[in-house]
Amino acid sequence: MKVYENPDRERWKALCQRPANDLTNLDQTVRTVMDRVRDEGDAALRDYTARFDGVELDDFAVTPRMIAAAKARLPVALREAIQTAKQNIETFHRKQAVPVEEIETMPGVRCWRESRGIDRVGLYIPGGTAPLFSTVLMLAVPAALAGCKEIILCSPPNANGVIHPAILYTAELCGVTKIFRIGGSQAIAAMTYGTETVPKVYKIFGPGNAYVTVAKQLASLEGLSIDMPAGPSEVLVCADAGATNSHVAADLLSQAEHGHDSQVVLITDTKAKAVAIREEVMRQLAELPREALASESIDNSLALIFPNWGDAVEYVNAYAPEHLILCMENAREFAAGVRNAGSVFLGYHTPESVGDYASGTNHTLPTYGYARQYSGVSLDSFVKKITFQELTPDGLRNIGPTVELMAEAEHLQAHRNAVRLRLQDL
Ligand code: HSO
Ligand code: ZN
Repeated sequence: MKVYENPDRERWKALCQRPANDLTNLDQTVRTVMDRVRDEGDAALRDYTARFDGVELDDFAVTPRMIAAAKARLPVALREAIQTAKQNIETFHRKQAVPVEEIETMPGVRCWRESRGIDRVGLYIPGGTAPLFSTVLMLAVPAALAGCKEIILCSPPNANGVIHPAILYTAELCGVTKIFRIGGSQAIAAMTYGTETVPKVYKIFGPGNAYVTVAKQLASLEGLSIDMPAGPSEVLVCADAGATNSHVAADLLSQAEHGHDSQVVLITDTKAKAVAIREEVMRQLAELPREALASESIDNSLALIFPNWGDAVEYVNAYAPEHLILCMENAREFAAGVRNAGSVFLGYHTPESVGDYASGTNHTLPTYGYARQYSGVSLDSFVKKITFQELTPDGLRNIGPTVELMAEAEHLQAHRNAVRLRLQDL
């Protein structure tokens, strides 16, 4: 963890830099996978699954029996925890639906907007060392609330052809309609083009490795939507004198343990505090099962000392962190100045972990500085908004002359006629 004391503004740009996210060398490999799945369908999926996941599968679909077996294997306490989290996520996301309001822009001219769920969405849940069943909650709950008719989920099988039971249990609990044992870029390809068994979707959500990220980029070139551009996960923690060092250290490490490329930044106002927190980080790090992964991101992490919290908030906005933890007395005041961040955790009692799992907010958030222009996943990510309008005869009389004049000025006679002929017939 490198410590920088009150760095000059000229250095900020360098201190906001994430490691290069150069995916171009994967393009060709992933393009080949996409093309083969498009042209050969399930046969290509079978081949890639044998090669990359080490298992021969005839059928990728997860059956009700497999789900029942998964459920039976999950401890009751974990099932209950998942249900509690689901409830909170549902409560928070349900409220994001705003009531339809008809607006009369002029007498007799009424306009409104309604949401409709995207008919078919695809969720990708990675396998690997951490089975992210919490991500199933974060994607399937809003998808179901939004009224998506089909919610497809792909996740890689292990060498026995099995998806982690918590992923299956959560998927079923949240109303996923079809689950497939397919991973990596071949899963994204299957949902992009459709195969004999996997339906083609309109929007793809979910995290993944570099191959999955590139495949999602290629999917978006085919006209599909994706949730957002992806980069490694990040946290920026602001800790004042009242913050408990062990808590701050655990927050930093909770991000670091996600992967070797996780980004971790600490801001505090004195050198003594930064050094004490760093010591605590090293102490806790040594005890983590994922020490090897976490230590790599801690090596690349920064501790910045800003004696003036006004500078700190400006740096935060320049960095645009995915997660911002304000472990400080005046967290609300500080938060009021925050313009760029994915999700903010205020006060001494609010670790990022609660938002990662269960408080109700979504954990699919913009990384890599994209918080400057992207929002995290929400109910809105799963709907399209359709505008509607209806005019009365008086409404047409009121607005007609304006439209006729504008249409004529654009030399679009038929546009003008569509109004004029109606007005004549009133
Ligand atoms: N912090 C991760 C989400 C997560 N954490 C899942 C634990 N499980 C990215 O926002
Ligand atoms: Zn996390």
